[in-house]
Amino acid sequence: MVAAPGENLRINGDRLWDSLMDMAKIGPGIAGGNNRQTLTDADAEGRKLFQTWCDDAGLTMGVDKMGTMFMTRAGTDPDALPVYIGSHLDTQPTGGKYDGVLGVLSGLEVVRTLNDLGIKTKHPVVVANWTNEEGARFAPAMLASGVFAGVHDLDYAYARKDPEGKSFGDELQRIGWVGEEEVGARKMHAYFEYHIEQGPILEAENKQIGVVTHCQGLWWLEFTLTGKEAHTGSTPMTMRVNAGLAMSRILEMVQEVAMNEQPGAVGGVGQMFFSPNSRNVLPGKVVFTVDIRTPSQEKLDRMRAKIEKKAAEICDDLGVGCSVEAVGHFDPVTFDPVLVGRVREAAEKLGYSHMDIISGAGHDACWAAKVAPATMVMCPCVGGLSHNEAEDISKEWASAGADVLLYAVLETAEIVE
Ligand code: HGY
Ligand code: MN
Ligand code: MN
Repeated sequence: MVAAPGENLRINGDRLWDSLMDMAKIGPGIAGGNNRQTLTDADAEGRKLFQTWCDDAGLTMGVDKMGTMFMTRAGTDPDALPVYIGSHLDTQPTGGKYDGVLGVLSGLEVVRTLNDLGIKTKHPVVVANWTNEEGARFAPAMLASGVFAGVHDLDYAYARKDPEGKSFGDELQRIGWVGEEEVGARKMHAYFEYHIEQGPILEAENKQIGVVTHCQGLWWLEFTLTGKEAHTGSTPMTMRVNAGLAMSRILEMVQEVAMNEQPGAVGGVGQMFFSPNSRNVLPGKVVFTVDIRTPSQEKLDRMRAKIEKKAAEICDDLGVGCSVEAVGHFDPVTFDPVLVGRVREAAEKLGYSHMDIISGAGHDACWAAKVAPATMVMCPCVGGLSHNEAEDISKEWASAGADVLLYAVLETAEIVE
């Protein structure tokens, strides 16, 4: 383990916390969190603030055609591939102040600390803000990192539409963040992502650091059910082609499929649309996305097959049309054992309690892992709550994870005496 000049190396926790609170002022929610959805004016404002801070820290900015921001601190070896520290500044519509933001601003804090101490590294260090990690406005999640990893092509990404029918490409153009760089042209020596756990395990186990070994895989299955619009009052029950009823039976079935795969599987629905969405009209069309996840590849595929088969049977039974499109997917991820080891060693060296953990949420690191050695660091969050404006962490938790990030990044970027 490298000990930087002047032992007891730590990030500046106050400065990190202040940056988090300043960023949280942009795109405020209605209950103390944030609504800084991707490619909105609020996102543009947050990008500008991050760019200003990076300018102040002497970083040079590169932006790719998906709008992802890459902020570089030079290394001593111009031929050495950079060590990346990434996450995202976009939030859910009712998001918290820390999901994604902690990782980007902790990356900046690592750079600020290196600057403070005049530490040189062989490899450059790059702090990345990935566009549209959340997938709330434009599905799928982790869209920009997915294009970077070659999972999606640029045209597919640009054509993604939000619920108002606006396209990703048009919105990226509108906020003025279409970069010059080809997406994925950059090569990485290693990728680190620091993130709140977004689940209850670390807090329940009273651990300061999550050493993330894996991330569970995911399917987002978008169902479009076709019923018959009809009067909710005068249409006899036997005459109804009720897409809303079919949806409710499918939701119940998804719950059952996930519960039958315990432990270690989840399934549910967060978004649905009724058309025409009028109180006294049976829906002609119902669109909703089933989100299923598990660390087991076999379970993931089995759950998807079961859900699609049973949904078709439910719809047949009710005479409702049923089509399904996979609008998001990644297989379970195993992070790089060497980098995972560095995170664990850093926690031990710093004296922080830690445990191995599998990430329940998806992250840009999942796609980065396809093109470079990648891993994550996690800190607890209060009550395991996230994707909720009440999302909360302590300043101590935030700093401890950033210290671990600093040590693991230094070990990988190699200090030059
Ligand atoms: O859906 C996820 O896991 C992430 O928050 N985009
Ligand atoms: Mn996130
Ligand atoms: Mn999120």
